[in-house]
Amino acid sequence: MEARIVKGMGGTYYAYTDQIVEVIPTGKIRKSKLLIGDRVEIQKDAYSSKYIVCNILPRKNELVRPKVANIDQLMIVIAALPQPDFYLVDKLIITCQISHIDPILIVNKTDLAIQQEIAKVYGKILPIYYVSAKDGSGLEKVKECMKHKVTAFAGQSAVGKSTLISALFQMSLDTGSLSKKVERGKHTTRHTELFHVGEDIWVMDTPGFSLYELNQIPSQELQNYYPEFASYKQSCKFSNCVHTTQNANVCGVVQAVQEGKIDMGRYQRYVTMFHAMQQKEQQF
Ligand SMILES: Nc1nc2c(ncn2[C@@H]2O[C@H](COP(=O)(O)OP(=O)(O)O)[C@@H](O)[C@H]2O)c(=O)[nH]1
Ligand SMILES: [Mg+2]
Ligand SMILES: [Zn+2]
Repeated sequence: MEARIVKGMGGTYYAYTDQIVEVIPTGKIRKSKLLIGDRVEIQKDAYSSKYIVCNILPRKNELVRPKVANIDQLMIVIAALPQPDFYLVDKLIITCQISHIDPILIVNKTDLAIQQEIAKVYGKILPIYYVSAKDGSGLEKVKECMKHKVTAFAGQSAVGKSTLISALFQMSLDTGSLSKKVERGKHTTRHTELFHVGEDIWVMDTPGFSLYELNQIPSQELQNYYPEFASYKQSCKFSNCVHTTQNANVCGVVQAVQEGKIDMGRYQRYVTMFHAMQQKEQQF
C-alpha cells in the first residue's frame, strides 16, 4: 500500500497511510535513502507487525537543505510588519524555480495595512493572496489552493507563519517556540516533519527554508530566473551580457529599468545577488 514518509527521528522513520505507522527500510531501500516527503510502498511484516518499505516512488523534486522531497508549493509569507525583506522573497522565488516548486506570495496582516505596491511588482511573477491570520480574511482561498498538495511555508520571523497555519487548520506547528526550545541544547537542530492537516492537504514544516543558499546555479544564469527581463535581453549589444552595466546604450535590460518597464527594486536586488554569487564563485 502507498504511504508518505512524514518524519524521521533518531533513525526511526514514520509514514502516514490513514494513520502514522513506524516503517522499516530493508534490503535495497536503505535508511539513508529515505527523505521526508517521500511517497513509498509499504507492506506489513508478518512476523514483527511493523511495516516494511519496499519501494520509493519517483520524486518530483529533492532539496538539499532542508533535505526533503516532493514539495509542491512554497508559501512565501510577508507582512506590513516586520518590513518585508524583498531580497529574501526574490531568493525564495528563484529557489522554487530551480527545484520545480510553485511559489505563492502570501501577504499577511492585512488587518494592519494593505500594501498595494506588492501586486505591481510581483503580480505577473507569482500568485498573490492577501490574508489576515488574525481576523481570518482570505484564508478560505489559501486553503483551497492547498488541496492535494504538499505545501511548505517560508519567510522572515514574525510575519505570522505559525499563526497562519494555526488559523488555517486549527492546529499549532509553532515553529518559533519549538526551535527556541531546541536551540538551548547546543548542536541540535529541529527535525523536519510533514503534517497531514486535511484531506490530501500536507504541510511541510521546514525550519531551514529561509537559509537556502544560491550556489546551485552559475551567476551568469541568474538572469534566466527573472521572467520580466526576457523580452528586453534581445536588445543587449553583447550576447553574454549579464545586465549589470551602467550603460543603457549597450544593455536592453538596463534601458528597460531606466524607462520604468522593469521594477527598479527587483533589478537592484538582482545586481546585488549577482555580485554575491560571483564573489562566492571566486572563493573556490
Ligand atoms: N495584526 C496581526 N498580527 C498578526 C497576524 N498574524 C500574526 N500576527 C502576530 O504576529 C506575531 C508573529 O506571529 P508568528 O505566527 O509567531 O510569526 P512567525 O515567526 O512567522 O511564525 C504574533 O504576535 C502574532 O500574533 C495578523 O494577521 N494580523
Ligand atoms: Mg513561527
Ligand atoms: Zn544586458
